[in-house]
Amino acid sequence: MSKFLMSLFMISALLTHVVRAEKEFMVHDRLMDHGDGHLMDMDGGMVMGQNKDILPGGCDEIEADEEITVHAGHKYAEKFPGRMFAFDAQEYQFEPCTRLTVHFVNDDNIRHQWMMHGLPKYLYPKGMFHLEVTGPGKISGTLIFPPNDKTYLVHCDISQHMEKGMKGQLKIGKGSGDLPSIPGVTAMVIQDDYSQSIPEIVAPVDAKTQTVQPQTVNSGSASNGIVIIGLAAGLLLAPILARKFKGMTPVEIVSSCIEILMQTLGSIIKLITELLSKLNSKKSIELKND
Ligand SMILES: [Cu+2]
Repeated sequence: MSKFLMSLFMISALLTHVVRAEKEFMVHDRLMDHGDGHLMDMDGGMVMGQNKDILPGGCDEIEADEEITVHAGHKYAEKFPGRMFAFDAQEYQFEPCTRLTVHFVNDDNIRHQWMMHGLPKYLYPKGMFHLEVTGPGKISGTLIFPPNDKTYLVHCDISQHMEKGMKGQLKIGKGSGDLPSIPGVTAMVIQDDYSQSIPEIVAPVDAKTQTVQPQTVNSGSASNGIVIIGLAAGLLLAPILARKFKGMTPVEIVSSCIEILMQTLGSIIKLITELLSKLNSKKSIELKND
């Protein structure tokens, strides 16, 4: 009986997995409105910072009505070596005071976002406009851009998705420069190097060129150096010590060595104490001058 139940459980688990893997494309168009431009459903669809009709300060009217479709997915990263996720476009440009409707399509079986940062906080909570879909699906949201020339970051904020390539920039008017590490647009802050074979050990990266410096394996070099210094010191000291210990018994040699050692230690401690007292007196003078 228990075996039968176990097989039944396994079959149902397998079926659930197959159903999950083939999750159908979902259009998230029946969202609950929570106010302040925040809309969501219980199937992983979310819009934050939606603004269809309030003009940002400095805009006399809506200059243009635009619509774009943004795709997000693993397959769009294939053309960017080392990247894992990407949007289908990495750069967008619109005129100031444009009203933009974004249709965001997630082509993957995981959660993705199209999140825009740096908008005026009096109009957009936390300065953000945010579209999100979990699993394959589509969601739409609208916002109105401020009047200033500015470059905005758009990215997916799911852990490591931006670092793995899901990042773009949106310029209003002429923009305000370029952002780093936009796949295919601007240079990566940390550039992967595929031009040479894998180094034998983890090699340092040149700060200026961001390239890996080839390095040979040489792990024992430090200890080898210490051995050589020890040998040289031994060779130099041997004749002096031989003269000093001439005619002594082994016990006398040992006690003599201990005596030398104690004298050396005493001198070192004395030297350190003197140095410390000098430093302390210097400090107190400096404090007085302040
Ligand atoms: Cu993502």
